[in-house]
Amino acid sequence: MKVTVLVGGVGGARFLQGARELFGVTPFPQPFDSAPAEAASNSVTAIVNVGDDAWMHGVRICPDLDTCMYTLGGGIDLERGWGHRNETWNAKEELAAYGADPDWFGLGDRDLATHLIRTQMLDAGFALSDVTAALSKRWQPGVRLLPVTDDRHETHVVIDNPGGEPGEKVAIHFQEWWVRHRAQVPTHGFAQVGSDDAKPAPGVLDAITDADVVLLAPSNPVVSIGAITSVPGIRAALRNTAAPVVGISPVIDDKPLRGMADECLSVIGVGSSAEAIAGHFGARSGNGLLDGWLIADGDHAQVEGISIGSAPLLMTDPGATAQMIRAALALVGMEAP
Ligand code: FO1
Repeated sequence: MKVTVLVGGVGGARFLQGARELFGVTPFPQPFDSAPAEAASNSVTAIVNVGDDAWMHGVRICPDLDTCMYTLGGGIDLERGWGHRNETWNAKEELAAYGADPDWFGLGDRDLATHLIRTQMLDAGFALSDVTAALSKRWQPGVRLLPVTDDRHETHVVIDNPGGEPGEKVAIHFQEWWVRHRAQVPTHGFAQVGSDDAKPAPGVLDAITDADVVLLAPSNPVVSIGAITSVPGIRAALRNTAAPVVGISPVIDDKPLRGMADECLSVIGVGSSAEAIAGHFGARSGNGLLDGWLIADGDHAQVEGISIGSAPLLMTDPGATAQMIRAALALVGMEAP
């Protein structure tokens, strides 16, 4: 079975652990490999959000790609949900001692090595998808990690200018909004900033078109799933693929577990209930994206054209997540192998 998953950061990485467990995939043959891995009967391809990506201190940081890579490769700090475990912060402290901006972003020493390798490869002309494949050779995530685009497609946030005139607005990078301000500033909208014609990275459209099933992980519907589907061509591929498209609700009891999906949804005028989010994504039989929508036991959702079911949605361990995915497949009449 060929499974394609759209994912963001922490929630998406946990979801991929369950997908890897359920489909028992072997490390994907990476372009840099000489001997391809043995043919796997199942494959999982993750299409990963790049809206969080940022240049900081001269290096390119790709939080959602790194969170997926570290989580699946066993290097993640489980407490934070991002960055390396056993991390130290000497470079961060030294940068702060020089008064280098930004001083509010946690750049770990071990994490810095990833960004240095990535920046060197980008400077040498490699595409982000090539860089990701090269980094994955070390981490062996077991699923193929594809950036949704190799082009710059950053999420920027329009807020009231802190310290500006009343009503004066300014656009800041998502990371500043999320990490420095914790989304606690009056926020007016999101915009994808970068190349005017961001294109899906190599393999992305095929991963959607050739899939047996496409899953939307329980990631932030706005700044993760929304940022992915804002890349030209992605929505059309999702609406036209022969594969059923099934989303997993990112809320339990109509509230996000962690992260700030509710803040993001309210900015675009969408409620935080499982039903409101399903309505926001819409039914593929209409002009939306979903055939199925798995919600948490106890939540309610009814949306014309979307097959809706419930299951426990707490991703306590890969086995529990695997069960969630089985329930999602069942919504569209599929069984995991
Ligand atoms: N999130 C934070 O809340 N504080 C940080 O200092 C921080 C640093 C950081 C460094 C590298 C990285 O890959 C991720 C990092 N994150 C941090 C998470 C990042 O903001 C993610 O984009 C969000 O967690 C959403 O996925």
